[in-house]
Amino acid sequence: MVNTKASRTAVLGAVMLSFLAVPAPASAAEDTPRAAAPAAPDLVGLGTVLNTARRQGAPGAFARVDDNGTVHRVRRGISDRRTGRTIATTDRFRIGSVTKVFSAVVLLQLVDEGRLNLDSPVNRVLPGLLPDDRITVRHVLSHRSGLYDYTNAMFARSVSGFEAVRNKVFTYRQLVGRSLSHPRTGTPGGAYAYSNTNFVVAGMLIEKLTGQSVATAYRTRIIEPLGLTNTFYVHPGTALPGTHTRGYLTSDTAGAAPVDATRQTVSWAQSAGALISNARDLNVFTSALLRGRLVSPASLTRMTKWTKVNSTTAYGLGLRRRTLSCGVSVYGHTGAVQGYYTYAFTSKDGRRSLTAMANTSNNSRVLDTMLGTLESAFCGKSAAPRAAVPVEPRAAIGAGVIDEG
Ligand code: REY
Repeated sequence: MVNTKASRTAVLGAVMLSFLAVPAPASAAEDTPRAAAPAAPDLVGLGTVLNTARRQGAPGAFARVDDNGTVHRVRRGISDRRTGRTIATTDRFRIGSVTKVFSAVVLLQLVDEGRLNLDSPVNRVLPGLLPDDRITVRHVLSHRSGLYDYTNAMFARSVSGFEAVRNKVFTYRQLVGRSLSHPRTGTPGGAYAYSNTNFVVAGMLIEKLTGQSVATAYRTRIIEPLGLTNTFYVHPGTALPGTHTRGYLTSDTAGAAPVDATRQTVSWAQSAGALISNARDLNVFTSALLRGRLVSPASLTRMTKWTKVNSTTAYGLGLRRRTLSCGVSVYGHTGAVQGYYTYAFTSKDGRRSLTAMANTSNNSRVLDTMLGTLESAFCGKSAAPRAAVPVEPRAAIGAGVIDEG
């Protein structure tokens, strides 16, 4: 913020007003349960959003809403450009950074078990890993470590960058090493700066503290207890098990054919983004988390202590909050792995969940359009028509201003 006398006065005024004002309506105070019943999901609106995503280059797209036991499914287009198979809302796909929520949940479970302190330096658990003893587990999980995101350099050119790593197998230490070969972006505990490096460190913490692979930790602690039969951590294999949607990476070169990116090790992401799942499972997962079925109430409070990102978005610990045009806030994560864009969010009470997917990536218009699925699912027909707003700038991904996973 610009530190002028006027701005200081404005801030002080706002603070004082907040004490004097009558209680805010429930819609403004997002932590207060809303008195009114939530608006019904707008299924026509969802279809319109998916049509737009297709016009903008997604071969297919779908949305599934689980609303307190009622399931709504909307789909458009195809899962496979070669066979023309119609996309199905049951299809499995790469969920990218929605994986970060799983990683954070495992670490918060370890906090609940008394095996991890969020304010411990990472180096206390992993001696010598990071060049700064002040970086804590909490800094890592809230993207306030200042560790450079090595994927920015890796995918500066989208297709050649992807092809260079598509079949590679990295160790976690190699990925951290790639980050540390760049200057750090901030001081420990300072500003929010999204970085995959943080969730590579999270994976290392999980493996060190549990003595198991992240695959085993996800399976025994989340996938099996919740019955997520469509969720898999496949690494370094390259295939998605069972019926899945193929993913198409948009080239940086206008007019070039999209690249079928379905098969890859995703070794560049691992605990930051390598899970495979489907819409049903992700809705069960986000709902269970917000309903308190995965971590203790104290740990859910820890996960939902927010760092402001921009006017509509905040980040907790591996969890994002988005506030929609109708004032409703939703909790979850986005994912952007080559060929797949995912939105997986749930309401504060976990009773309504949405997973939406488009089988394209490196296409900021589609990513922005798909944000409209949240509006239709949670604001209903009252959803404001979305102009090309705002997503969090992250210049290194995609062609323009797009949100990150
Ligand atoms: C990786 C690049 C972005 C995606 C990333 N993904 O950090 C994590 C996530 C795991 O889900 C790629 N973009 C694309 C580029 C940009 O290559 N030049 O859009 O397919 O957030």
